[in-house]
Amino acid sequence: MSTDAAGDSLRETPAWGRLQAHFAEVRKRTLRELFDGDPERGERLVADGAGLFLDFSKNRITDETMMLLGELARERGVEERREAMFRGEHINVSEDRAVLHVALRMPRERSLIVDGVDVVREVHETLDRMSAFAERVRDGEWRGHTGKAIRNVVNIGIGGSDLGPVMAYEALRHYSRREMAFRFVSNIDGTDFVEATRDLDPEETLFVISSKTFTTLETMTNARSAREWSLAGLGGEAKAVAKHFVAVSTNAEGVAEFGIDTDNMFGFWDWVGGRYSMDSAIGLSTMLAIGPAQFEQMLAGFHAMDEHFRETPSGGNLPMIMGLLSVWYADFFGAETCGIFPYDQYLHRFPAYLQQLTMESNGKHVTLSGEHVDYDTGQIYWGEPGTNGQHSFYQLIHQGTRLIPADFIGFAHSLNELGDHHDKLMSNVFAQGEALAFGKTPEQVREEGTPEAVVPHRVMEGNRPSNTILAERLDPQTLGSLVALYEHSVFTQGAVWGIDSFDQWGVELGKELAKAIIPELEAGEEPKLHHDSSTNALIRRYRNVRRGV
Ligand code: G6Q
Repeated sequence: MSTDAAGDSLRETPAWGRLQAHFAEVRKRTLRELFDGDPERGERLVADGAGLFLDFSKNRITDETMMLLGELARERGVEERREAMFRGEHINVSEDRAVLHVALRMPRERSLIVDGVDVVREVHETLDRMSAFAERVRDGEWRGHTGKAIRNVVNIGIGGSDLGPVMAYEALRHYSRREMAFRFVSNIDGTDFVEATRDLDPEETLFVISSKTFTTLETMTNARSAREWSLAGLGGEAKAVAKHFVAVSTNAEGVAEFGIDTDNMFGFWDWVGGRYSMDSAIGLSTMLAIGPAQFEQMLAGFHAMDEHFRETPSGGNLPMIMGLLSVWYADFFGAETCGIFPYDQYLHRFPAYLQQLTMESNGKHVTLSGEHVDYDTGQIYWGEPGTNGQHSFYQLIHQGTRLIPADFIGFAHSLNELGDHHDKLMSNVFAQGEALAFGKTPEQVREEGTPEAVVPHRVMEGNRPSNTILAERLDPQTLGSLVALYEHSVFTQGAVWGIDSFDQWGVELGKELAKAIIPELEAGEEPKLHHDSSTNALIRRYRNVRRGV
């Protein structure tokens, strides 16, 4: 089937061979030279779509590079695989599932039949239920057990059931209901729950238990603590918690067993991966914060980027360009990481969100058919908002020995225009891209009267690549486009590499082992330990310290 179109032989494709020969030439060229010899470059190597403008001219590429990368995408069947995703084929081969987050944002009038079911209709039924609920809470119509309106919403979830919601809430805080407090509890460390709830009144607090499986250790542990906390604050009657808990899950049985009325459960489907779920019912806390109309705008932004990805030829296709550039740096330049630098304080959780999206998706060492890859796959994504990062780790990007391609993200308008802050902020976006690309030559350093011994220290070699993404302003629609841009960039990379970007088996082993260790930590009697000598000794030491031995 089409999922195997890419096969296992990335290195054997004609385009790969041509790219290798081409790389030998391009690696010797500097961005300085490339720009000097081509005055139009900065206006030509750009693309826009779904409200985002991408300047990719400061990459170590020529027009031929992009042409060859486009060929590579074709030879690897990226477009066929993209169509297979949109058709609902089971492109998540190791879990035998469709991958249909694109259906979560299809407009109401569309239809997509998968296994005989119109998934778009189901999506909108859930969205309608979410909207009705969100309106009731936001209007104060939904009352807690003692008759008080809800003022605090605490989302309990982890991984894909936390990172998207918290990122989106922070990103769209400007549009949020300011009289309400929104908190996010994910860590099994009790500190997370205690700190998130310490100043909240249980009578005014609603918990959204977000878990696709409703079995996740961290989430279920936090949910139980939340129930105890609520009960203690509401007089101890079990039925008191009904008005203070709702669930977002695919597991109705688990939800009912926990004691949440399934009328207060919002469902989704196995074809929504955790890290691709912030626009499903997992976004309920986002909707409670910004309201259904703004949530719809966010979905429209996602959808606009989906359409752009599906319809635009590779040369002007933002996610394809970015995805192929990642492959170029990862596999030809050997770049291990990619920096994400949003110049907007509201996007301060965006790099953390992208870490999961990119690294859980493309951190794979075998192809779709299970062969070990003989090339590098997913890069390490990391970052911090600008300008803070400049005063911290940018030094290494400018003058270190490693090549770190960077994505700068900026907006023409600030949501908080304050004196000249915004021009100063954006001047730094442009300055950083410029400094990374062109650096400072020894001649320039000398001209400044620098003593000869210090000249080498002050030289900036430049030739450090970056993308710049610009948008008008950070609104819900733009956030949707931005997230979908990275989702489809990740997809493009995964399709070229011929890997399954939608499973995450690597996180399972640690979970299983932790479950086995819990009783060993809790046992009254000294347990018989059968781990390696290091793990055994660590467990004994921990037990001894806890018991004051
Ligand atoms: C994401 C992963 C993972 C998942 C969490 C939470 O793609 O599958 O991060 O989202 O483990 O899972 P639950 O939603 O089932 O609690």
